[in-house]
Amino acid sequence: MDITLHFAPNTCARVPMIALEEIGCEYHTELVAFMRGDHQSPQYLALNPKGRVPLLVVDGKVLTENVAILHWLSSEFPEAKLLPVYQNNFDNALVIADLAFCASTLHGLVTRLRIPHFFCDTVEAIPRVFQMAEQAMRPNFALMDERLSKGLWWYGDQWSIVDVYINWIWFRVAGTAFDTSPYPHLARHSMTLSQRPSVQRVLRRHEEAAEWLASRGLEVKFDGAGAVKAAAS
Ligand SMILES: N[C@@H](CCC(=O)N[C@@H](CS)C(=O)NCC(=O)O)C(=O)O
Repeated sequence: MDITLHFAPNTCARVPMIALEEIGCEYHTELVAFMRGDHQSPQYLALNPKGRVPLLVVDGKVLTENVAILHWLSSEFPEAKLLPVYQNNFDNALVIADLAFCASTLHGLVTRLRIPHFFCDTVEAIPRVFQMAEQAMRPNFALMDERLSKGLWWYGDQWSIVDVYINWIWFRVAGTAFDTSPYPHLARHSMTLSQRPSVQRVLRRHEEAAEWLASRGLEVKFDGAGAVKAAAS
């Protein structure tokens, strides 16, 4: 099977890359340079008209959306145990609900926290976009922290790719002005996850990719915190 993951460093494409490392299969990667507009190029849009990463190409067939990509990887490579599998449809649907929670509710808020200036058209409104996203995110962080207080992983003793997805959310939010100190279990979860070899390999890959882009003046500057500060001053 020929698998290629299109990714940009530190984006949500980190999650399927860790999934592929957990699986241990051979796969190729294509680095998408957002600052060069690669994701809006005719060639990329021909593959993925949504102009986003992650994008998985499997034997020439294209799959987008993390929920679908992670679900497919989990079903195709069951030995990697990326997601729990239950005997009844309802419990399996609950697992999809967890992926969808990350991809829809949480990811949408992460974007507003990181790049609030993309969600308004006046400088004065930037801090308000951030504050509203922060208010909306807090109950979700409380919910996740509470769940992680009960076990090592999202599903108790069983690690899953949902842990990686949640941790990507945490990592993105922790890099903003959002105060993460009320969530010790999420912080602990992040420390525990960082011990995993697959995670360490992918973080190195993303760092190298980010350095490569920076050396060519193509690094992505997500300066949401700076924009909030500048607007407030
Ligand atoms: N619903 C998609 C969202 C993917 C997405 O928004 N990816 C971001 C990176 S984290 C992206 O490609 N952004 C580029 C853009 O919006 O121009 C999924 O869950 O896979």
